Amino acid sequence: MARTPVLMGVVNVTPDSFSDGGRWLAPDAAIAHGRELLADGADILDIGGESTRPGATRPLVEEELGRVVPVIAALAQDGATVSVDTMRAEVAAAAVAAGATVVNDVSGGLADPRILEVVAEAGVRYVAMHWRAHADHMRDFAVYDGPGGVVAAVRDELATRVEAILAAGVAPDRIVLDPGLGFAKKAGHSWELLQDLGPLTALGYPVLVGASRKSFLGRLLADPSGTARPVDQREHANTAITVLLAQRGVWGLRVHDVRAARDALRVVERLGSTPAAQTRGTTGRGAGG
Ligand code: PMM
Repeated sequence: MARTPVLMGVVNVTPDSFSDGGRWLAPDAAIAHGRELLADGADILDIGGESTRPGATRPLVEEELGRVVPVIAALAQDGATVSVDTMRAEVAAAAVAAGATVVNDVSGGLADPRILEVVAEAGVRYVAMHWRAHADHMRDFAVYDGPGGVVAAVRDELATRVEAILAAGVAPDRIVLDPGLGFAKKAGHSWELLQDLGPLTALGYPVLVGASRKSFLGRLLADPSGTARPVDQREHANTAITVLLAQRGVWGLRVHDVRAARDALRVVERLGSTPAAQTRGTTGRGAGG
């Protein structure tokens, strides 16, 4: 039985994230939301101040700092394990100073290579996601024509990132890799990656996956006219992914609805820990048992 994955709950302190833009922009609202996610069973709170929705424009660094730092400080003060979702070295440094112990960089160090020095210096955990370009033009990069398609490309490009991360002085046991579902990926690419995480796992680092609310789920669940399922109605599909990936042994899952994911993981744990002998030979018990 695989270890239960870490649940990373998302707190987007942005006006424009596709999944929950604007809902937690005020610091008090973001802090309250973080506390709610902790109560729901989050292991890590991922605080982000830049929307990476396809087509999004970047905030100024001052704007990003102003959004995330007060929220990180308050939640770290509460004793939460806090991650900062940023591509900028300056924001990562301020976040670590405010109490963050994880840097979640969707660019894997490509957007601002100095972020690797910040991470190395601080000794914090570093999530390196597969990324090819900023949100305003990432769609142009969703091409995976080489041998092995998207699965091999993501593995190879992340392996190259790992070399740079190690060269910057980050300890190997601090590194987590993420296939970057939806980032410079068409829906089919995200499904292929989910189907075959093996080559990525074989690089030897823990793997984090963020499928929650993404458009490839909206497309799968489209209505008969082809209209994608709205963002806030994709949770059951994410719960199915949570169960499957828990069984496949991923290290962590980045989710918006922590309660749903935690419930699903409890079921996986309960079933996985039930000795076969206990269930064999039990007859005549109703579903309520
Ligand atoms: N997805 C988003 C933002 N940050 N970080 C990691 N490590 N993995 C992801 O898949 C990921 C991420 C975009 O989703 P959001 O707008 O709902 O936060």
